[in-house]
Amino acid sequence: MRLHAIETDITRLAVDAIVNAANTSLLGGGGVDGAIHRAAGPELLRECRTLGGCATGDAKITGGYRLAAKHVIHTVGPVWNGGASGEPQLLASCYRRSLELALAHNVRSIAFPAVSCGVYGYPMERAARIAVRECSRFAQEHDAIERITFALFGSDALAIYQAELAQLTP
Ligand code: AR6
Repeated sequence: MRLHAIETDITRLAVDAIVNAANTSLLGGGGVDGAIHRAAGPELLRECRTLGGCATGDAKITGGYRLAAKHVIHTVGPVWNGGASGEPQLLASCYRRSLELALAHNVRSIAFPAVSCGVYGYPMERAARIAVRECSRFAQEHDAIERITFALFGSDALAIYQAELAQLTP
Protein backbone atom coordinates (compact mmCIF):
# COMPACT_ATOMS: atom_id res chain seq x y z
CA MET A 1 0.00 0.00 0.00
CA ARG A 2 1.29 3.45 -0.86
CA LEU A 3 -0.88 4.99 1.87
CA HIS A 4 -0.40 3.98 5.48
CA ALA A 5 -1.04 5.29 8.99
CA ILE A 6 1.28 5.13 12.00
CA GLU A 7 1.30 6.54 15.51
CA THR A 8 4.38 8.74 15.72
CA ASP A 9 5.88 12.18 16.22
CA ILE A 10 5.97 13.53 12.66
CA THR A 11 9.16 15.52 13.37
CA ARG A 12 11.11 12.25 13.59
CA LEU A 13 10.28 10.96 10.11
CA ALA A 14 13.01 10.69 7.48
CA VAL A 15 10.79 11.36 4.47
CA ASP A 16 11.19 13.81 1.59
CA ALA A 17 8.59 16.15 3.10
CA ILE A 18 6.53 16.48 6.25
CA VAL A 19 3.40 18.58 6.25
CA ASN A 20 2.84 21.20 8.92
CA ALA A 21 -0.63 22.16 10.22
CA ALA A 22 0.14 25.87 10.30
CA ASN A 23 -1.87 29.08 10.59
CA THR A 24 -2.20 31.86 8.01
CA SER A 25 0.76 33.81 9.43
CA LEU A 26 3.16 30.85 8.91
CA LEU A 27 5.08 32.27 11.87
CA GLY A 28 4.69 29.29 14.19
CA GLY A 29 2.26 28.26 16.90
CA GLY A 30 1.49 25.35 19.20
CA GLY A 31 0.72 21.71 18.46
CA VAL A 32 2.47 20.09 15.53
CA ASP A 33 3.51 23.54 14.23
CA GLY A 34 5.44 24.28 17.43
CA ALA A 35 7.02 20.84 17.42
CA ILE A 36 8.18 21.21 13.80
CA HIS A 37 9.69 24.66 14.40
CA ARG A 38 11.49 23.43 17.54
CA ALA A 39 12.94 20.43 15.74
CA ALA A 40 13.86 22.30 12.54
CA GLY A 41 15.56 25.19 14.33
CA PRO A 42 15.34 28.98 13.88
CA GLU A 43 16.29 28.86 10.20
CA LEU A 44 12.80 27.56 9.45
CA LEU A 45 11.13 30.64 10.94
CA ARG A 46 13.57 32.83 9.03
CA GLU A 47 12.45 31.27 5.73
CA CYS A 48 8.77 31.37 6.75
CA ARG A 49 9.05 35.13 7.31
CA THR A 50 9.82 35.57 3.61
CA LEU A 51 6.67 33.76 2.44
CA GLY A 52 4.02 36.38 3.19
CA GLY A 53 1.69 33.98 4.99
CA CYS A 54 -0.64 31.42 3.46
CA ALA A 55 -4.39 31.32 2.81
CA THR A 56 -6.61 28.70 4.42
CA GLY A 57 -6.74 25.68 2.11
CA ASP A 58 -3.43 26.54 0.45
CA ALA A 59 0.16 25.36 1.09
CA LYS A 60 3.74 26.65 0.85
CA ILE A 61 7.05 24.77 0.90
CA THR A 62 10.32 25.43 2.76
CA GLY A 63 13.48 23.56 3.60
CA GLY A 64 13.57 21.10 6.48
CA TYR A 65 16.77 22.47 8.08
CA ARG A 66 17.60 20.35 11.16
CA LEU A 67 14.79 17.86 10.50
CA ALA A 68 15.46 14.49 8.90
CA ALA A 69 12.86 15.53 6.29
CA LYS A 70 14.22 17.53 3.32
CA HIS A 71 11.20 19.83 3.08
CA VAL A 72 8.34 21.14 5.18
CA ILE A 73 5.06 21.80 3.39
CA HIS A 74 3.04 24.25 5.45
CA THR A 75 -0.69 24.05 4.95
CA VAL A 76 -3.45 25.95 6.71
CA GLY A 77 -6.50 23.91 7.61
CA PRO A 78 -9.93 25.39 8.33
CA VAL A 79 -11.18 26.07 11.83
CA TRP A 80 -14.16 23.75 12.44
CA ASN A 81 -17.32 25.79 12.73
CA GLY A 82 -20.02 23.14 12.38
CA GLY A 83 -19.15 21.99 8.87
CA ALA A 84 -21.39 24.27 6.79
CA SER A 85 -18.81 27.02 6.29
CA GLY A 86 -16.80 25.30 3.58
CA GLU A 87 -14.65 23.31 6.00
CA PRO A 88 -14.70 20.02 4.00
CA GLN A 89 -13.73 21.76 0.75
CA LEU A 90 -10.97 23.75 2.45
CA LEU A 91 -9.56 20.67 4.17
CA ALA A 92 -9.60 18.71 0.89
CA SER A 93 -7.79 21.61 -0.74
CA CYS A 94 -5.05 21.44 1.94
CA TYR A 95 -4.27 17.85 0.96
CA ARG A 96 -4.42 18.53 -2.78
CA ARG A 97 -2.30 21.69 -2.68
CA SER A 98 0.28 19.98 -0.44
CA LEU A 99 0.53 17.07 -2.86
CA GLU A 100 0.77 19.38 -5.88
CA LEU A 101 3.69 21.19 -4.25
CA ALA A 102 5.27 17.86 -3.37
CA LEU A 103 5.06 16.75 -6.99
CA ALA A 104 6.57 20.01 -8.22
CA HIS A 105 9.55 19.56 -5.88
CA ASN A 106 10.25 15.90 -6.67
CA VAL A 107 9.00 14.74 -3.28
CA ARG A 108 8.37 11.00 -3.43
CA SER A 109 7.59 10.33 0.23
CA ILE A 110 5.39 12.63 2.30
CA ALA A 111 3.89 12.52 5.79
CA PHE A 112 0.74 14.34 6.94
CA PRO A 113 -0.46 15.03 10.47
CA ALA A 114 -4.21 15.19 11.13
CA VAL A 115 -4.55 18.75 9.78
CA SER A 116 -7.19 20.82 11.66
CA CYS A 117 -7.90 18.03 14.20
CA GLY A 118 -6.20 19.71 17.17
CA VAL A 119 -6.93 23.27 18.28
CA TYR A 120 -8.88 23.89 15.06
CA GLY A 121 -11.43 21.32 16.27
CA TYR A 122 -12.20 19.35 13.09
CA PRO A 123 -13.83 16.01 14.03
CA MET A 124 -11.23 13.30 13.42
CA GLU A 125 -13.55 10.83 11.62
CA ARG A 126 -14.69 13.41 9.10
CA ALA A 127 -11.18 14.74 8.57
CA ALA A 128 -9.71 11.25 8.11
CA ARG A 129 -12.29 10.45 5.43
CA ILE A 130 -11.28 13.56 3.48
CA ALA A 131 -7.54 13.00 4.01
CA VAL A 132 -7.63 9.39 2.84
CA ARG A 133 -9.91 10.15 -0.13
CA GLU A 134 -7.81 13.05 -1.42
CA CYS A 135 -4.48 11.31 -0.92
CA SER A 136 -5.71 8.10 -2.49
CA ARG A 137 -7.03 9.93 -5.55
CA PHE A 138 -3.83 11.90 -5.95
CA ALA A 139 -1.63 8.82 -5.59
CA GLN A 140 -3.67 7.02 -8.23
CA GLU A 141 -3.19 9.90 -10.64
CA HIS A 142 0.51 10.50 -9.89
CA ASP A 143 2.90 7.54 -9.72
CA ALA A 144 5.76 9.84 -8.66
CA ILE A 145 4.28 10.00 -5.17
CA GLU A 146 5.51 6.66 -3.85
CA ARG A 147 4.50 6.77 -0.21
CA ILE A 148 2.04 8.79 1.85
CA THR A 149 2.22 8.40 5.62
CA PHE A 150 -0.43 9.61 8.05
CA ALA A 151 1.59 10.40 11.18
CA LEU A 152 -0.83 10.46 14.09
CA PHE A 153 -0.90 11.20 17.78
CA GLY A 154 -2.81 8.64 19.83
CA SER A 155 -4.30 5.20 19.29
CA ASP A 156 -7.78 6.65 18.70
CA ALA A 157 -6.58 8.66 15.72
CA LEU A 158 -4.66 5.67 14.40
CA ALA A 159 -7.74 3.42 14.60
CA ILE A 160 -9.87 6.00 12.77
CA TYR A 161 -7.38 6.31 9.92
CA GLN A 162 -6.86 2.57 9.69
CA ALA A 163 -10.62 2.08 9.36
CA GLU A 164 -10.68 4.60 6.50
CA LEU A 165 -7.67 3.03 4.78
CA ALA A 166 -9.26 -0.43 5.06
CA GLN A 167 -12.15 0.78 2.92
CA LEU A 168 -9.90 1.59 -0.05
CA THR A 169 -10.13 -0.92 -2.85
CA PRO A 170 -6.71 -2.46 -3.57
N1 AR6 B 1 3.35 14.68 15.38
C1 AR6 B 1 2.18 14.24 14.87
N2 AR6 B 1 0.98 14.77 15.21
C2 AR6 B 1 0.98 15.77 16.13
C3 AR6 B 1 2.15 16.28 16.71
C4 AR6 B 1 3.40 15.69 16.30
N3 AR6 B 1 4.58 16.10 16.79
N4 AR6 B 1 1.81 17.27 17.59
C5 AR6 B 1 0.46 17.37 17.55
N5 AR6 B 1 -0.04 16.45 16.69
P1 AR6 B 1 -2.75 20.97 15.84
P2 AR6 B 1 -4.58 22.28 13.92
C6 AR6 B 1 -1.45 16.22 16.30
O1 AR6 B 1 -3.45 21.63 16.98
O2 AR6 B 1 -5.78 21.69 14.60
C7 AR6 B 1 -1.09 25.64 15.79
O3 AR6 B 1 -0.92 26.51 16.86
C8 AR6 B 1 -2.54 16.67 17.24
O4 AR6 B 1 -2.78 15.70 18.25
O5 AR6 B 1 -1.27 20.94 15.85
O6 AR6 B 1 -4.52 22.24 12.42
C9 AR6 B 1 -0.96 26.32 14.44
O7 AR6 B 1 -0.03 27.38 14.47
C10 AR6 B 1 -3.72 16.79 16.27
O8 AR6 B 1 -4.34 15.52 16.06
O9 AR6 B 1 -3.19 21.65 14.41
C11 AR6 B 1 -2.35 26.80 14.18
O10 AR6 B 1 -2.59 28.03 14.82
C12 AR6 B 1 -3.07 17.21 14.96
O11 AR6 B 1 -1.67 16.97 15.13
C13 AR6 B 1 -3.21 25.74 14.80
O12 AR6 B 1 -2.41 25.14 15.82
C14 AR6 B 1 -3.27 18.67 14.59
O13 AR6 B 1 -3.32 19.49 15.78
C15 AR6 B 1 -3.58 24.66 13.81
O14 AR6 B 1 -4.49 23.78 14.40
